[in-house]
Amino acid sequence: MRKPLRVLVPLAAALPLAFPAVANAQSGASTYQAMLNPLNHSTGSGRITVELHGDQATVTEHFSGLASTFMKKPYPHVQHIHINGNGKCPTTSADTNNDGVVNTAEGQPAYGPIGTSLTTTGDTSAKSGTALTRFPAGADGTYHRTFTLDSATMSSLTSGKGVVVVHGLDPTTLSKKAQGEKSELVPTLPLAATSPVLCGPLTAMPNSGASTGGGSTSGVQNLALFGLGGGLLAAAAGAVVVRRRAGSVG
Ligand SMILES: [Cu+2]
Repeated sequence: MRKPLRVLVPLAAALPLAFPAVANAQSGASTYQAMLNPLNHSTGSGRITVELHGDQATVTEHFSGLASTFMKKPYPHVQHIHINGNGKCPTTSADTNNDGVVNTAEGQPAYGPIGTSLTTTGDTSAKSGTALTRFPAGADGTYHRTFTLDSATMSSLTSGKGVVVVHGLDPTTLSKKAQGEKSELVPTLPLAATSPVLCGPLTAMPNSGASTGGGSTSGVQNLALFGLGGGLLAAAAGAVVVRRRAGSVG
């Protein structure tokens, strides 16, 4: 009657698959993920993972289906981890001026101000929120970067208030009224350029060692909403290529 024991062999063989997650938790690492869902009539999508080892964040992101060109150049998609809001993405009811677009400011009660700018190079603080030349561009993209995560963003992640927002709408998807509007943040740009296109709340992955909520957000700085660096873009007079001047933003 040893035959039933053999049945257990496949189960035992499968056990090691569970070990990496356990080891991950024991090493102090934690992982957060978000599905990036379309806002403002976009048809794009994306997915992002933030893996933390201490204060080192490795971010891996894929997105597709976004606007591809802007003023004959690859469309810049500025993107941030917004923090210290309600940890949610806005619904259409956030469109308080009824132009058919939930702009960045209208969405802020849901996702909060910028905590981290997911730039491709250099500074990752809120100060780089509108540094158009240092963000992914084009319709589809893969983003991968490891950088030091600031304590305010870290705090929001652990309290379930980190929300990834990608910006930059295809203008043709906007209402006629909205197509004629300027960005509420950067008046030299059209509304479409700075409005949210993808959004997803970051949630802790099970067994990753991440806290699943309840953290304090006290002491978190009231960091700049995307666009406080409007002077930078104003200087660009609508051009996509913006020369970054250290300290001129935020
Ligand atoms: Cu943002």
